[in-house]
Amino acid sequence: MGLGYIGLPTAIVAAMHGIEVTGVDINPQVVEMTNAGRLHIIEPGLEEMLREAVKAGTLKASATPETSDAYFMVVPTPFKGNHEPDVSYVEAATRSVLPLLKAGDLYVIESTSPVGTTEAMTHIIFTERPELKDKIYIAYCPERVLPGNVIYELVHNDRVIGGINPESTEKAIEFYSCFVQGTLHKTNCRTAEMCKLTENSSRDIQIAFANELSLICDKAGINVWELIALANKHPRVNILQPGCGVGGHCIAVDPYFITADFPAESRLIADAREINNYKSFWCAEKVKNAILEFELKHHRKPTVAMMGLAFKPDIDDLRESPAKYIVTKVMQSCDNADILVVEPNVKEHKVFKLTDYREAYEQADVVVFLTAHSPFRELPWREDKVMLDFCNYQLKYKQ
Ligand code: SAJ
Repeated sequence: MGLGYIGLPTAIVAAMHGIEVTGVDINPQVVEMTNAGRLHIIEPGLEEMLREAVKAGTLKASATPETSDAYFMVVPTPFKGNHEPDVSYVEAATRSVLPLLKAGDLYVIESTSPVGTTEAMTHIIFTERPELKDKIYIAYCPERVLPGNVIYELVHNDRVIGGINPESTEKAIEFYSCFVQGTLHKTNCRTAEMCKLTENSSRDIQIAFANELSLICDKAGINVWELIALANKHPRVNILQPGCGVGGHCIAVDPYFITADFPAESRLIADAREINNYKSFWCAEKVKNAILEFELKHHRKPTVAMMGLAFKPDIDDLRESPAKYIVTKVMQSCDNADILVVEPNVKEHKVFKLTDYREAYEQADVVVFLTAHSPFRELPWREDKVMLDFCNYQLKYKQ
């Protein structure tokens, strides 16, 4: 259930291992493209595998679920306005497979979920289908793949699997053993849910430390990337990289699933979220100031190149993207005509008119590097332009 950034690759990898898979998605375009062997996401190497699986007949997409032996909920869990987790897609997907469930089936939630979601869905399933109590297997098994390296990580990463009882855990392990070569670690569903939230909160906190350092270094006149590269020469220090904020649908979202349920206890987790959000605001202010300074000095509006919209390098995913937030903020406060927006991984965008990166770089008086996409690396540092580099685009101080 769900053919997105995780559901689709999982369906493809399972199909490539001989499992007969029906991928279900509510978006008819996704269903149509998948059946035509065309990938609706960017993921290196995956389209060839999709074509092969569709040709072999082991994978097909559909708008409605079909009777199966195992059901996987791989739908989004966003948050509502007040940062409360929204599990309505998980519930909708669960309700749509409810009539199909039969004794002996496996039901797994993969979507990142607040603690207690698997138990809540179990309650729904057994309320609606009481005859299935103790007759089906229910587990939570989060994914851990990194967009851009999905095919390798789906197979090689260790996974944490937590059933509502030991039998469910074993049944889920039996399934994942078909294609996962990493170790499958057994636990209960609440621990597995919290484990996923912990992993992403841990990364958010580490990035917040790097972003905090970047603010300090900016004031202190220190190159933060050089500083971090040097500090990381210590055998027990491993600081991550500052950027223009934290984006994506995971790290910028999942910590709120903890803070919403445990507000008094999760102070560090909440602070990290605030620091990472503040970094994007700070970057937008820096750009606005650079534009004003240019105007004062040259008595004309500058042409500004905003380099990158995606939430991290070399992907096309703009969800929760700090770069997109910064571009929007800057455009709102300046005359749109002078802002050139660049995103080499996206052909067209509904809101932003996109410009080729070389052209924008050439034309711009002020260049703002937001996302360190690989093609940008070829662009030489230009002393004749106002350069704002929020992402170490040349990877000059690579760890
Ligand atoms: N970022 C930094 N500095 C860094 C590393 C990342 O600013 O040193 C920023 C990125 O630019 C991006 C954001 O953090 O805006 C998140 O990027 P990411 O590469 O850290 O992570 P995601 O969101 O692509 O994937 C994460 C991964 N989780 C962890 O590394 C703990 C992945 O393994 C998960 O499967 C994924 O979340 C998920 O689906 O939850």
